[in-house]
Amino acid sequence: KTKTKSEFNFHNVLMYGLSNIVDCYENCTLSFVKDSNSERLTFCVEGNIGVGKTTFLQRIANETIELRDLVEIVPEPIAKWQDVGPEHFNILDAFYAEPQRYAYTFQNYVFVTRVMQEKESAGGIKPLRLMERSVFSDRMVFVRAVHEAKWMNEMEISIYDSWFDPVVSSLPGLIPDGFIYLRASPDTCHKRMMVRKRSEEGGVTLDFLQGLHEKHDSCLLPSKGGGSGVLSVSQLPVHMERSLPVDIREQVPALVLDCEHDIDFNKDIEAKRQYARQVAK
Ligand code: D5M
Repeated sequence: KTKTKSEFNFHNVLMYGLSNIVDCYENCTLSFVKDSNSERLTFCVEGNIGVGKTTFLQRIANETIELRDLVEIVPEPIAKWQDVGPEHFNILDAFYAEPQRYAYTFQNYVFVTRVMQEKESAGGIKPLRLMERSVFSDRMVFVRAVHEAKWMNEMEISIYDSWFDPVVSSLPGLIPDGFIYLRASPDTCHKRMMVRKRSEEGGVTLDFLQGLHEKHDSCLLPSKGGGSGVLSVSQLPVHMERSLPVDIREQVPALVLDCEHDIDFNKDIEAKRQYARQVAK
């Protein structure tokens, strides 16, 4: 269908993109993980540090009432990482200050806070739940990156793997219906990260972002063989494969959005068009 100018508002564009995921979803057999009575869909918004996930989600949250009634936004529990216990420990800061000492502890806490958050939002009634990141990007992007950087040793990765798969398999609510991958070059993410200036992230290098970018690509871009935009971890090492719940990569579709350029939807009708085009791909 050819859209008229006025139809290119953010709401339509987004809904169009999301409906693509829903279509993919309907073509998949997800019965082994999904409660068949559940009408609710969960999409996880993924992407590198600084790409604009929070802005993207805020944009949706501030959109039309119609969209707000439809979508529940679950932001990443970063505030919990910055303020742990009555002593107000900041484990995000501790991780960046002493990565070798705290990488495992931090990833462990990230996982636990995601599980708690999933449980807290599980009872919601809005038909669409958008969650910022997931335990899958924890495992396939961040844990892999800190392991490669030797900030997690063999014993720690082995311990992580020994609980990750069984715990995820016992919590089907953690498995989303789709991923939305916000993708931009590491350079652009680095620039945006510098603008945002989160105090803990002062030492995050372009190199580290490059590594995260490649890992996002390898698990969220459609596999080279064609496919319908499914999560593919075929290029991952064998120890990674072992730690993933059965078939997640085959079953969960991913929508990839090119976020290289800043888009001002209020001003730029052409930007909206371009956005719509990539969403429609
Ligand atoms: O911010 C999330 C921050 O937390 C960013 O500095 C990366 C860091 N980090 C390290 N490991 C993880 C995992 N496993 N998940 C999420 N974030 C992690 P953001 O702006 O959301 O990228």
